Amino acid sequence: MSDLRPDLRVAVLGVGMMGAFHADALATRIKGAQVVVINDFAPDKAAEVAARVGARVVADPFEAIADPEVDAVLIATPGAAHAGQVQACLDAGKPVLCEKPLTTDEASAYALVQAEAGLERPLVQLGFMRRFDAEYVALKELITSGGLGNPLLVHCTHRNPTVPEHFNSEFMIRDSVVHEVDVSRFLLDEEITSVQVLRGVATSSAPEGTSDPMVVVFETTSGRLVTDEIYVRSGVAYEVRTEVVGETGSAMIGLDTNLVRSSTDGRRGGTITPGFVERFGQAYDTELQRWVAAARQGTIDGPGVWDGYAAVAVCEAGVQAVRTGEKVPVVLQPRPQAAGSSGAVGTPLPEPGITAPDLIGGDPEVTLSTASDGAPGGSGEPAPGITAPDLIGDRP
Ligand code: ISE
Repeated sequence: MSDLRPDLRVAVLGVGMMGAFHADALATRIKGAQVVVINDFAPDKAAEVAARVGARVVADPFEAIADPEVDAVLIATPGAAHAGQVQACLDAGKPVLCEKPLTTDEASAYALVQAEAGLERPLVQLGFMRRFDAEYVALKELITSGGLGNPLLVHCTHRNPTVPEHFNSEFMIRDSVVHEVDVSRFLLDEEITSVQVLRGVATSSAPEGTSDPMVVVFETTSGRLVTDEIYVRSGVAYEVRTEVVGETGSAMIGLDTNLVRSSTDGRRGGTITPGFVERFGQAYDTELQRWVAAARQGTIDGPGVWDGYAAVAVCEAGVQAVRTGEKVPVVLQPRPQAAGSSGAVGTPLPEPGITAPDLIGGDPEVTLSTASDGAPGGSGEPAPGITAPDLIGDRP
């Protein structure tokens, strides 16, 4: 650890719900970082969060990125601002953790893939936090170890209790289904090649013209099928389940019953977590702790720019599928060699070593590893010496 820089000085761009959550995490729960700059298009909100985390406000996002006191950038601004802001981070040579989407169209997302490929090391990490959730890590480990035999099918359920009015069918693909896009690529370690969207009867609380729920079907390179029920106005709670069916068994995560209580009225049951920040709170913090540790070494440790681009491409095909009712192919541009993959630069990194039981056992000093080179399945290089924060306790 002696070669690590002092605390990573972070600028947080965009302090809506996620940005403020990350800024608070950096200031309180995450080791090795301090928030030095806050930027938001709403000056009051920026000032409020900055005061809380002990940072200064910089009104212009590009000035915030270029600020000499900023080592790394966390982007939680609206998606339309991401392309320019991520490119500015690449230009400045600063590691960036960008909330999804990478950008709002395929061409600008691919331009970032190409821009990063010319650099000495990867700098762009995407905020696909489910890859840091202990249950997803366990499922991935089970598949990778051959515990299910050849994985044949993935069934996903993604229900939100409620969403704002602007969540129409297309937005549901871009903002919600995007998680199952990444999870499918992560678990199956291959690309998605087509998307189909089935629009059935809508809940009466859906606005006119919005199909909620929908069933999305992905095909992958090898012909595997993934189904995703997306239902964002269930009125119940946050329900995200994933089941993988293999040749020698199946496994499911996301039962999320929490405390199971038996009561005098003869009922037994648990309590579903109300929302995604609560359900994935620990995953967000693990993601952030890992990113901070890697960024202190000038790089990233998690899903990268290629994962961001692939997700944009699949979601754009999904939007076409919503519009046309057709099965829409996903055609990815050629994948350039990842930044720094020549081996000329960078530290040799340890072999992946984390297992799900390690995570669940909550050993806070265990060395973690997942993707960092943008491989869908997370076979990339872990950053060395990164330790997990308290993995189970401390949900926000
Ligand atoms: C939201 O943006 C998220 O990222 C949540 O994880 C997802 O459940 C929700 O549907 C999205 O709108």
